[in-house]
Amino acid sequence: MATRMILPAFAAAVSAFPFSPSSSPLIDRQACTPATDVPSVSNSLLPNPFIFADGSEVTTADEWTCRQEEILNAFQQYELGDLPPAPDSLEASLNGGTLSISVTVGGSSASFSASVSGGSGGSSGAIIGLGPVALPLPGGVATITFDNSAFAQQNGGSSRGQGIFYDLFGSDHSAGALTAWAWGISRIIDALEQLGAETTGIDTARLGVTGCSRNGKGAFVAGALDTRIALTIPQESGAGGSACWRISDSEKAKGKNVQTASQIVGENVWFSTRFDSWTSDTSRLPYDHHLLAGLIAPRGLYVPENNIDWLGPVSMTACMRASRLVYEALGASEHLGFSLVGGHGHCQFPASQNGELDQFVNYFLLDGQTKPEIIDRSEENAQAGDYIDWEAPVLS
Ligand code: MCU
Repeated sequence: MATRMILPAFAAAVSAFPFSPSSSPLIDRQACTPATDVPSVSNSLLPNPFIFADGSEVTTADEWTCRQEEILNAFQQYELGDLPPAPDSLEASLNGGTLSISVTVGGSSASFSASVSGGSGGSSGAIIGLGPVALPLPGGVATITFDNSAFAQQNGGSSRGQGIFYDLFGSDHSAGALTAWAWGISRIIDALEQLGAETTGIDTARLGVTGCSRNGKGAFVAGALDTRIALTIPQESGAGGSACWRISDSEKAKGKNVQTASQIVGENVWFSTRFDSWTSDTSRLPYDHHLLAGLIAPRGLYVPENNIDWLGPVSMTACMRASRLVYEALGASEHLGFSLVGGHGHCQFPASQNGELDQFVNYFLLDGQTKPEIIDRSEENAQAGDYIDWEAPVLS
């Protein structure tokens, strides 16, 4: 049977309104005063998630949301560049399967579109793909395809500052491509919210984001930067995604062919040029990528990985096991699935992970009935305890 379209062909809907503060990507983080200029550290281990930059402790789930603000500031300050706020205005329309979005920021305007397909016909969960969605999703989930590479190019060093994002904000904006993509994905969510489920057939409380490899890094960052995303599935993201910079450096020092921070900034424009000054000594970063997942916690995060050396199998395993301690502190360990399965091509999701994917998609994007099991699967005997000197509190 043919998949039902979200809207009958040729049906159109348009709406536009100025943004209210509630459109901020940080909508449900608690108001607080975290450090905006987060000092560097000297720590070869993964920094403690539960200590603020001023030395005070995180003891409650509310304080964790405040600490997340601080971690978010640190990521922007050291590696991602600035995430701009929501635009001054946004206009959205859906025509057949094309979601068209026009945004205005100050005196500049830009337009882009995303394609929408599938769904259950009522009010469906949906997954936004950075590029085509390459996962065997269970039926009933709509897919939205975002051309992230047009939004911010990723063709090596000479492509810095090119694409729709930079047309809007200027080619010298501090945001690297991952941050620029995240800003674009937030606008897709704005558009879906503005048009409403009656028009789009999509329930914005059940949105996911995915991408593989370089686009997996982008999916991870998008999930971290917009709390409206219920489920993040970064596939084989490796360095810049589920791997921790420090652990990849230590694996490199042991002779492994693993991608490191100092290599990655020369390869492509995924990060802000701000990161260049830190990659030669990642022990100075006041965070690491266990806290990229920490920005998502306790929202849904399923991390399918491969055993390709370049991705950093030990680094990804230990890094995400450190992230699990954050999820455990929040009483939400089931919401983080980590699964490293080798023996397949890069970005070729193996059938042995289908059941895990189904559990996460069913719970966060479909019927929401059955929590996933705690998924912590790896071929590597890499433990968080080898890279940390802290214990997680039970947050009240
Ligand atoms: C895993 O993601 C990247 C990797 O960081 C790069 O070094 C490599 O060139 O490309 C990978 C990728 O995006 O493969 C499709």
